[in-house]
Amino acid sequence: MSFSGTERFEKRADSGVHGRISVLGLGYVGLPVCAALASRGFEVIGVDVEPRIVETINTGRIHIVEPDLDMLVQAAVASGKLRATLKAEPADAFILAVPTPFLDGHKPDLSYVKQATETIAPLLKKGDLVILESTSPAGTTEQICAWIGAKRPDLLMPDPMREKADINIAHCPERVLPGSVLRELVDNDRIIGGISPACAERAAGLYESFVKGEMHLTNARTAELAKLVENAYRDVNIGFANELSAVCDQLGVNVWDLIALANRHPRVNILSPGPGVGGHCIAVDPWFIIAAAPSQTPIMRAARTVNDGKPEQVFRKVKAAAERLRAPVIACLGLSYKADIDDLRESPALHIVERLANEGTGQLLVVEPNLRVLPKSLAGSMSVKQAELGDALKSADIVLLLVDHRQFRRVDRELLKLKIVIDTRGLWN
Ligand code: SAJ
Repeated sequence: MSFSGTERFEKRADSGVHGRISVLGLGYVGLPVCAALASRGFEVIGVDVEPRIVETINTGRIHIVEPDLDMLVQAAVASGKLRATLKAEPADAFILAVPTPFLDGHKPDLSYVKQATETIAPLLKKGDLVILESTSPAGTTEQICAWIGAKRPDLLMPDPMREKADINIAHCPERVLPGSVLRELVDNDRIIGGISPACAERAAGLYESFVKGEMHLTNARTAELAKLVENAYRDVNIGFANELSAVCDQLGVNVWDLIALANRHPRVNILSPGPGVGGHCIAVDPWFIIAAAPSQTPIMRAARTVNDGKPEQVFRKVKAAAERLRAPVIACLGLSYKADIDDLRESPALHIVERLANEGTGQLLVVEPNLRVLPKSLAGSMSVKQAELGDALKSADIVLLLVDHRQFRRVDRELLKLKIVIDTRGLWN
């Protein structure tokens, strides 16, 4: 393989890794990876810093909402192939799936990656494989090499210019879509970026145990940037759709009809406007590129500004509608950052409901089928109550659809007839 280029990995009968695999970080990425590896017969040790998560998994249950993951984890734990622990243990391969958020000023925060790297450094032995799955700024995998090298001068670190090394280190960015994680984990192509070609080969050898998609080998930096670019591309496309929704509001055009028509062109594919862009990926990752090349990224920055500004626009629309009523009751449908999951990270829906509560914009009846209780930021507010869908629709003057959960698709349109409806997702268009 030319190491500045890319190469398709030819699958082998035998995956180059045997024995024990340790996955650090048991969240939306790490836990499904544990389950997939355990289902392939590996002995998997999942490590997390949160005792509640470790206990939950060890009883065969899961702490997140993700279709079918509960069954897979239950089977893996029952078969003895998966166990969770607070303290890392020696293994033959280590997969880091820890958060990579940003700090104030949108600078990447690599502290979790550093902490995980320093946790495993003393446990490494010759022949081990270290894989970074967390979405990371360009240069992070090289940084991992440097961190391990500083702690373990006895180990020969991999180097692109050298064949020999005591351990292999690669970046294999996760690309799974929350809500479809198990299918995408198996079916999606993978990009595997090695510090050296041998590192990429080793890592691909592990993933071939459960990945049906193609594996594309490259260097670590290209793999890091490719992952960021995928999410930045989506952010820019959603930003365009959100900008169109503001244009349409001004010109009195239905944005959903407009986009559907424009998308009939064979080379146009505009995404959907919404209440803003949430989640831990698309709202975060473009900043890792912008921070690295600030003057080269005006389009990515503009998309971030448009998408971050959308929740405030929705808030103002609801406020204006509420001000026309005496004691408005507002049904707020959905809190998570997108449909059919329980994830509240960077959720525009949550942000909008918090804003309405803080401004005292009427009585808020919040319907979120994926949460048993309201998040802390809302639970203490006198004007906010959790409600069932039917009750909320019956009592509401304003129906604010924030998330296109499947439960909301089936709503009887008759119930909406005499209400002010603000549908931020175009679900009822
Ligand atoms: N959204 C819109 N309009 C759209 C599509 C999405 O407003 O047309 C909003 C969603 O409601 C949500 C946000 O954007 O608030 C992000 O949702 P998403 O479904 O686009 O993406 P994520 O964040 O759930 O997952 C993304 C995926 N990346 C791409 O599709 C390029 C996934 O494949 C990645 O693995 C994931 O980021 C990640 O972990 O990086």
